[in-house]
Amino acid sequence: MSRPQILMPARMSENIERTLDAHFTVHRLYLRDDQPAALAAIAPHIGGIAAGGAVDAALIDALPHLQIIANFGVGYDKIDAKHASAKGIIVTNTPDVLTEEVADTALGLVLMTVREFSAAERYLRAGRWPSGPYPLSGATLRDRSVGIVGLGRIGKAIARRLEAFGVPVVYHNRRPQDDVGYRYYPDLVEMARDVDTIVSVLPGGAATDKLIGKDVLDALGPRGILINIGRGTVVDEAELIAALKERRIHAAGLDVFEKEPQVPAELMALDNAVLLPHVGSASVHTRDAMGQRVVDNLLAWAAGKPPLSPVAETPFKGWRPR
Ligand code: 8YV
Repeated sequence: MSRPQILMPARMSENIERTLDAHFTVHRLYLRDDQPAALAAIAPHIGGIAAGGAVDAALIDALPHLQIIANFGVGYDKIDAKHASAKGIIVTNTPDVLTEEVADTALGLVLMTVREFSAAERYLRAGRWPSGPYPLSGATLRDRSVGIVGLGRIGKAIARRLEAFGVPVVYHNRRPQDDVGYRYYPDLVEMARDVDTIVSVLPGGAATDKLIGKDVLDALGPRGILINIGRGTVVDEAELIAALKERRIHAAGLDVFEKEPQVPAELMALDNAVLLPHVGSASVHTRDAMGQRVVDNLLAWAAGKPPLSPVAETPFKGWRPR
């Protein structure tokens, strides 16, 4: 029996590529200089996509027998899932396997930002310690309360960690969650007024675009700290830079940005911003587990079985006929 054929539009990790090669005929579009011609030639044979980057409507439409788009990552804002859904194509993502890692990173970023650990390390490395101790941090976690924006699986793992740190937690979501006892705020600005620290875990996409803007930052106030571990597009970056510059909020800790991997020079120049290059899930352990989830979703498809983790927009009701 011939192997199922999949398209790989963007490079993926060596491990995933090797595992996929063991089961599928993999067409690596990213290696081709003549992409439109190469795509046209293989298009009729492609049933699945292993997606390490964007998959737009044009690419979906170019593949007449496409049945599955297996996304590497829990967030799938770069995949046109709505368009896939309209055509009966299943999109899968990689939830669960990265939850604890991303929550660990979030707590690291909270501590780095609140206690200025990266600035303190720069101070030591610059040889400044012998001339005097690093100044006391203006902020502490000891008197803070955190509002989580987006209390899903990762948000709850962050909340559990904050509880263990003795920090009160509340949250804002589109809908209240039944399985938690934290106070729910239907209104984000109202929550921002009541807490001094916001941790955003929201996925990107049109529904969350620039949700955290001037109104939220002003409500957070001069003690305010914003942590973003979800997607950069959720925050109005220009407003955030202005608020940080004018000290209308105290600090920000960001793992994600509006136009990654570009980070505005203005943001890089600010000493009250802690900036990480989107490393939330970026350990070998967790990225391997995410890769395995991509492979397992594609293997389920190849065997005619239900996918492990279809996204909300494309619930599995059987495979689209080829
Ligand atoms: C990855 C992520 O960095 O899973 C996600 O949504 O943001 C990260 O784990 C990304 O998906 C792949 O580079």
